[in-house]
Amino acid sequence: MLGCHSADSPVMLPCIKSFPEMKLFPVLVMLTACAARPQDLSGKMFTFPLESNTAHVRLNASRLDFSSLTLCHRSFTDLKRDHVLFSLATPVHSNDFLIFWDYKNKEIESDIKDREAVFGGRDYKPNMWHSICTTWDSESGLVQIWFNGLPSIRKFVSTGTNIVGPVIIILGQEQDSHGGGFDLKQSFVGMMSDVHLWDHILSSCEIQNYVDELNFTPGNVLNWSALEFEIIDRVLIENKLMTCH
Ligand SMILES: *[C@@H]1O[C@H](CO)[C@@H](O)[C@H](O)[C@H]1NC(C)=O
Ligand SMILES: *[C@@H]1O[C@H](CO)[C@@H](O)[C@H](O)[C@H]1NC(C)=O
Ligand SMILES: [Ca+2]
Repeated sequence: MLGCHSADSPVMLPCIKSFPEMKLFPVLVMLTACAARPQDLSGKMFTFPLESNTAHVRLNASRLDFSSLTLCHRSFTDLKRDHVLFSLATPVHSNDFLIFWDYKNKEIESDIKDREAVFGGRDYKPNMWHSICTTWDSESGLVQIWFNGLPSIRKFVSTGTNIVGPVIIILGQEQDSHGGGFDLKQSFVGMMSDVHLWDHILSSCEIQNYVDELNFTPGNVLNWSALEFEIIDRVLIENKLMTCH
């Protein structure tokens, strides 16, 4: 990672672009700087505080070939427009694995290998946390979402081939090309947390444990407790707790 120092180095400014005022807050600087080593983000969230076509987080996956997968994440937004929740691109498919909110049709869209499945009738209310888990398996070609723990129907999207190659995984922006092609009007503004990706399909009980924030086995491809990532532009790492206990 260009310009990044190891997680225990006190000076990690070079990888933060256009963020000069951060110098005033050394603690925040340490938290928001990019990580060359995995960071434990338990109890933390990424805050995407403004609309842009630049701010994003790039995640490093521990493996790059999936015949099936489960992705879970939590997000919180008040956007009244389309927005991306998760974008995985390869050079061949910019929507190799995409989770997207279609505001007009009020549907959660899951794309696999540029093929789309849509799930309507979900109560995607603004200003609260939502857990979304998505499963897909190349053998059956079926995709399913679990919205706040409630399963959708299982829909056919794409079968036969794995998601494979030099994947680029991005939070906050939707890739129309491999690592780029961002659109302001599809960007994410709000908070995102607990992103886990597994290279297999979780059981409904495991998904329920994730949703309820009970014990579950962290993602073996993306592990929020050991996340390798790079922050580009204005994205902060903050404590997730927002209520008084
Ligand atoms: C993360 O990915 C970036 C870009 O793909 C790469 O340069 C970097 O070495 C990776 N970091 C780790 C720790 O694997
Ligand atoms: C996830 O990260 C935690 C903290 O480093 C580690 O204890 C755990 O083994 C990791 N889990 C997996 C599946 O990689
Ligand atoms: Ca787009």
